Amino acid sequence: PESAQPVTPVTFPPAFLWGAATSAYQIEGAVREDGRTPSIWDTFSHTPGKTAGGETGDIAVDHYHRFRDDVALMAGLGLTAYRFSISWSRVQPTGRGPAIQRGLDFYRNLVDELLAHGIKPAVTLYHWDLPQELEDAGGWPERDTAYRFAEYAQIVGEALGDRVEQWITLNEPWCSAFLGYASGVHAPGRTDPAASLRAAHHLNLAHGLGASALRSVMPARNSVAVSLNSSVVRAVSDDPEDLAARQRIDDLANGVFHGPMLHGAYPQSLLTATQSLTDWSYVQDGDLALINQPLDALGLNYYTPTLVSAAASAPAGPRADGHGASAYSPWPAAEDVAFHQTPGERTEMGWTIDPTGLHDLIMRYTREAPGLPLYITENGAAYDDKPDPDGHVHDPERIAYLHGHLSAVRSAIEDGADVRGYYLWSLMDNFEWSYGYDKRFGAVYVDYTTLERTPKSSALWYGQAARTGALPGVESV
Ligand code: GBH
Repeated sequence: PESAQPVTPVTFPPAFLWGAATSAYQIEGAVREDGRTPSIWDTFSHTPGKTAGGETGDIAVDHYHRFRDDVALMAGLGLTAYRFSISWSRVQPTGRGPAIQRGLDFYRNLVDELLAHGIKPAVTLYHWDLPQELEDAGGWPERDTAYRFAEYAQIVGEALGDRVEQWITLNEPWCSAFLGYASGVHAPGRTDPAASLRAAHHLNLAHGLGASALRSVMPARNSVAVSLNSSVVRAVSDDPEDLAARQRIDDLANGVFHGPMLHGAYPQSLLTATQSLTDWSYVQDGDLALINQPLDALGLNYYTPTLVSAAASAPAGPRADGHGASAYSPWPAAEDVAFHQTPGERTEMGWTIDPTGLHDLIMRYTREAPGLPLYITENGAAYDDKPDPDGHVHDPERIAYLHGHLSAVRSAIEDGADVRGYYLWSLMDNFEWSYGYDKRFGAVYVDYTTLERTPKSSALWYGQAARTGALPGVESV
């Protein structure tokens, strides 16, 4: 007799890491404590008009003082990994010279707390918070900033390399270069497309120099990676003009970083397309070899795909690339490209929910970098979460988002991809950059008056996935 077949559970490899991610400026607060000096995000958020409601990371979610509780919370949920970033100006206040011991001690205590709870730390050295003094000296468009980053990487590698195995040099250099120096919606808020391309090269150089600095001071078993917000760029049609627009944006979103990092060269099509803005003469002999360090893993951050066409074939209208607030484009030399909203349901950010994009992204980098282990170092969604009268926070939309995207990861693994872990963005609600505290990405709810933490139903759902290695049904919590 036929018994009803159970639905095949979506299971993951036993060693798969189930993590959550945060970044320093978004959670720590304590911006003037223990010798920390301002970063470009302190300056930017304190500049009127730059963030929603003038909000800043001054207090954020006070993680600096509450990290032991936050680690206990993660452990209680069942997470096995945690990705966080280090505030450069907490460790090296001027961005140069000797380190502050108290700054390093904070991160050492955090790491020890994680290890004591069986949670694997992954350290990101740079999540957008350049020491202000280095911006005053020219910031990422200046070559010296890359050397300063290498020095900082060495300091942190020496301090934590004996206990942290997983290292990420930069988080999303695209955002640093193009939102920071071209569209200006991120710190330092500059709107100079030529400078943004110089910034991209010096971020690449910083990655290469930083990776070798880390390796020179750390045990060889440690893993060095970078986290790219590599876009899944799709064209509205197969017309040659639309495909050319797609290639242009793929170069500016992806090739500008993975070209030198993975293949040791900038795409020729990028160099040609940007020649009215720059001659790339700041790419010095030997730079590409320095940037093309063999990596131990690649981190991919994914939220939504990008849909483009040639501008000629697009109806006139507002930009649909999520940066409508700025009159300046984050895409240098791409005036002839139009951006479209991908059809479908959207999150609170206005970003279309499309797990097929995550599958495509993973398969693309499986081809681009054969044999390189991949991690999803960020994925998640903002919703307008509110506690019920009984204090519970129900977020079925986030559970559906996570279920869809983790299923896409699983199917990519079935298709041959080597994905070793997933970090939900974000562990808890936090400072969402120019959107302030209005956009809640957390699996854990934060009451911004009391700073009390309450796991949302998605946190319980995700914790169950972490503990069992399989995705629970979307209705199971
Ligand atoms: C990440 O940035 C950050 O690492 C993290 O700090 C942040 O809190 C989180 O995501 C949520 O925003 O650029 O309009 O074409 C993600 C930034 C968002 C940039 C999606 C690229 C694609 C649409 N990315 N965006 S668009």
